[in-house]
Amino acid sequence: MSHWGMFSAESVAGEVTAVHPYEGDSNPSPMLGNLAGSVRSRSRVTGPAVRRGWLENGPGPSDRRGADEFVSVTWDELTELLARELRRVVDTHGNNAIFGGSYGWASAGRFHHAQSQVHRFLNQLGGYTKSVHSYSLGATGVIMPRVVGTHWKLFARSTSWDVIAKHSDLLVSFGGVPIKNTGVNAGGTSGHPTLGALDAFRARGGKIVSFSPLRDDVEGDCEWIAPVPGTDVAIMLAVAFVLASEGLHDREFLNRFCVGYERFEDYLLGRADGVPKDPRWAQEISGVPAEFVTDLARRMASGRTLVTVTWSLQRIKHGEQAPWMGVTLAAMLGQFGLPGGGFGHGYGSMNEPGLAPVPYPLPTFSQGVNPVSDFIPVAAISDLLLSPGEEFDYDGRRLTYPDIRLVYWAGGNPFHHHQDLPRLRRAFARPDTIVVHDPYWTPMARSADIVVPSTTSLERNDLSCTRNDPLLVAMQQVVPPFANSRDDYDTFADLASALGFGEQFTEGRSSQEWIEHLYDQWRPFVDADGGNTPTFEDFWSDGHYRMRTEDNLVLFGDFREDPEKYPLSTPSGKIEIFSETIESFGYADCAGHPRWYEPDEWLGGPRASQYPLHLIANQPKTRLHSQLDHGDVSQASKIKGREPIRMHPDAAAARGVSAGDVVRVFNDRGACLAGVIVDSDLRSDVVQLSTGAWYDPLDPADPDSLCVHGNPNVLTPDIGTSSLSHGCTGQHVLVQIEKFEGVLPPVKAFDPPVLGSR
Ligand SMILES: Nc1nc2c(c(=O)[nH]1)N[C@H]1C(S)=C(S)[C@@H](COP(=O)(O)OP(=O)(O)OC[C@H]3O[C@@H](n4cnc5c(=O)[nH]c(N)nc54)[C@H](O)[C@@H]3O)O[C@H]1N2
Ligand SMILES: Nc1nc2c(c(=O)[nH]1)N[C@H]1C(S)=C(S)[C@@H](COP(=O)(O)OP(=O)(O)OC[C@H]3O[C@@H](n4cnc5c(=O)[nH]c(N)nc54)[C@H](O)[C@@H]3O)O[C@H]1N2
Ligand SMILES: [Mo]
Repeated sequence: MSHWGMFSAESVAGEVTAVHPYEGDSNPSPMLGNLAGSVRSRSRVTGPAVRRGWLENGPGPSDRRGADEFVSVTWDELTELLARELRRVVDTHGNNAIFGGSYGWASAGRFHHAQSQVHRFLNQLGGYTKSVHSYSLGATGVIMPRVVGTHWKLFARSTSWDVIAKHSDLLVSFGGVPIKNTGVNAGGTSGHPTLGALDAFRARGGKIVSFSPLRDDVEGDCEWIAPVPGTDVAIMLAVAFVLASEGLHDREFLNRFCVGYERFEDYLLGRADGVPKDPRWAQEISGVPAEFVTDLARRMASGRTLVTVTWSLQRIKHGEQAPWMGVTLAAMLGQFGLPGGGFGHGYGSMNEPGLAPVPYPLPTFSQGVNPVSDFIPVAAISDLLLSPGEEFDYDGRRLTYPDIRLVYWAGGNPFHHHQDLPRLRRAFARPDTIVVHDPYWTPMARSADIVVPSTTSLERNDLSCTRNDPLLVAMQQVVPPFANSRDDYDTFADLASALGFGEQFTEGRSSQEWIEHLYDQWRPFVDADGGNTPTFEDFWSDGHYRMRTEDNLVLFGDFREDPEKYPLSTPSGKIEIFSETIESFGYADCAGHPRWYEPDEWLGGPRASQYPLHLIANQPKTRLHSQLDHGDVSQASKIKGREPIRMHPDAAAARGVSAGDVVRVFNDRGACLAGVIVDSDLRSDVVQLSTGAWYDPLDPADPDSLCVHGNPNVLTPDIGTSSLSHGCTGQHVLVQIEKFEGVLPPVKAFDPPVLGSR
């Protein structure tokens, strides 16, 4: 099992040679093609390694991170020096001097999940400064609980694809329903129903309106509208304006199930600020013709309409507003909780939305309790390291950044996920020690002091399942551990033992015993629900167990049926179109109701005169984030070894650029090279460069160096969505592009660093 689907594998001499998708999967992800050849890739970490400068000079700030050579050490030496360093930091600076947020996707599997392992270990060490929420849903995770009382239920208990295919007339999607993204599901998946469901929906006469800078965010038939990126909230407001001014809004629903519509309406109609948010107003901002919006509002009110907002819409400045306004629009239509109507968040962002949930908890490896209370919103990593002792706003609270001395990362790649990499590199020069566990020499591993080689999920047994998939799967080892790599669990068990809590960490179990234990602890939940689980031995030889799922769900169907019995977990128990709580925070960048704020990085703002192209840094089609960028499918997409950038023919011609050329993409934060695809399926002032190319600085010692490979995060702004949630804003950035003339520098991202001996 991988995050991008279930498979069986063939292997020869310790290498995966072929991968076959699970036969029950109607639309397997092409990303499975990255797995063959991945185990013995030249980018694997062959054994424990320590940065020479750290080994020779001891812990301390260093701007050599990322440029220094490494020294091989034995596992015993590694355990000894890492245990000593952890003890030193805890004893002299306290546990909150360890940053162990360790954000990242790592691999599928309930036991060997790297974050669970590192968090359990650090909790037992006495705790660590953690991070909250995700790069995926930084704004949603804070705003949606205040508006509808939850964020995770929006996906895990979303209206099912079957219900949509059967009941919806119109799907108005902001951000499309990109099939490429539904390949992926955190923890894995045994099926990919989205494409089939959209086809069934269209075959019944269902229509899709896709607001998106890219045509292919919907596969097949749809009405494609490409507004100025980042202006969706203005468009939604204009739709709402038409509903309100033509009396098409459902007053009864707004009275019974919502609070604060009147306050919002004062803003909407311009009573509050003298600016009616009408379709002409929105046309000025978004470029979408007023007549289209007026007509769309009427269509939306005349049938069963689902308003969907992809997660990308909240990964920008003021990202709170798009999902909030999506909820408000759906509430005005009065179809919340009706089959096929209402609101959806993340259809086409991940496989999960639209899939039926399992009704019981999943087998879980306990992380224990973190005694340290300090935390950061996850995308504040550079702020944390650069500004110890400084105060910041978060969700109505005033918090302080602790002084971090040691950074511990297992299962994530900040050089993939974080914005403004030149700034991140300066931040990573600050701590005394950086520890990274990874199977590969990623740019993050190269920037560490202590590199711990992990196995991949192909090299170990595990259990996998997710909350919206019927199968519990026996993940059976395909090949032996590569070279001198080890399971993260074994590394932590040894470290815990050197630090005096070995027994507490392992509870006396080997990994295989843990897997069996997790399974046995979980069985009673299933059996109490009428399941009939086999013994572990039978489960393991069958390969999977099929769980019950809750089919044909309608998001908030119970609330609609009986709002007194099933209130939302908001202060009012209702949908909060106006939130007294948020209003009381007094934030200039997030008021008490959804509203339009001008972004920083947009074509309508002053930066566009210097950087006239709007770059969409979306999820890559050919891999999960940075994972297996060296794999066959990802490599096949590269142009002269560089990540592909899509440009409109007009934008290319204006710069004398043709398909297959390499260009320099730049702004005032940084620059990278990319290989050109010319394509008219995007706005002429929009370019698209997905995330995930391994950061590859021309001069590794210079934090401002050109990335020769095409990582868009050398360009993106490192600013939070707002004072409310400080979510990631990496999706959008303004750039300029020029043809790269000189001699093309080689891509070295996949070459391991120099490994010396002492
Ligand atoms: N510009 C821009 N940036 C973005 C986004 C965007 O839209 N635009 N999207 C953001 C989003 S939504 C996300 S979720 C993040 C993703 O960011 P990450 O989750 O950090 O990215 P991954 O490449 O999945 O990193 C996972 C790492 O875990 C390693 N790994 C795999 N298995 C194991 C294991 O068993 N043990 C250990 N120790 N390591 C393992 C992999 O080799 C890889 O290096 O990126 C964010 N960044
Ligand atoms: N293949 C693949 N699938 C993935 C992932 C991956 O790495 N690879 N990562 C997974 C993860 S961790 C996450 S969180 C999800 C993320 O899910 P999303 O954030 O929804 O995915 P993106 O591909 O970043 O963006 C979806 C589309 O939104 C459109 N868009 C961007 N900005 C705007 C805008 O301002 N307005 C409108 N209307 N549309 C806009 C873009 O054209 C883009 O293709 O994807 C998951 N799926
Ligand atoms: Mo994500």
